[in-house]
Amino acid sequence: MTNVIPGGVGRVSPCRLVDLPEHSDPRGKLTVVQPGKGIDFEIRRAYYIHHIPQGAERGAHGHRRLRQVIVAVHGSFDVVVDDGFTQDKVTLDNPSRGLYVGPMVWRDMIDFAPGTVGLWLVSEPYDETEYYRDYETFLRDAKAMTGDLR
Ligand code: T46
Repeated sequence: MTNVIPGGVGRVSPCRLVDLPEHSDPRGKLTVVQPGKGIDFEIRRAYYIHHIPQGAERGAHGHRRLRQVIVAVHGSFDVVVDDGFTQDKVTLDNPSRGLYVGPMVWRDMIDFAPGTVGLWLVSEPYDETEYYRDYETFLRDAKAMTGDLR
């Protein structure tokens, strides 16, 4: 397992870790989410997941256009990213460090610690037609889009 994206998973728009500005003083820490400060898209929607049952997994989909930054605001979980060619697993456990995931990346969220709260900052309104829910269809389109038709 790694905590970086060494080969650059995401042929269309590479995944990467994003540091959000953190302000620390004796009262605690404050993390800022602001476009232009680690986030290079307009945030048009946010949602968070919580009360995650032990052993639950989420994701199992890809997006055609959507860009997002995923943050473990509390607790931790792993994100498995797969662009149809390369896979990696990233552990999110720092509220001031997010994972950027661009279009044409299949993702699974696994191994949630008890009490985890995960925040998603995303570039598009919710649109189910924009999802890939079938891995074989995702794979076919990912290979065609990047010119690899093997
Ligand atoms: C992701 C993971 C972590 C909405 O009405 N609006 C929304 O913005 C979203 C994200 C969901 N929903 C509804 C649609 C479903 O009835 O909430 C229900 C659960 O959504 P979904 O089945 O898409 O849940 P996941 O875990 O498969 O995926 C969601 C996000 O869609 C996805 O982008 O990364 O949470």
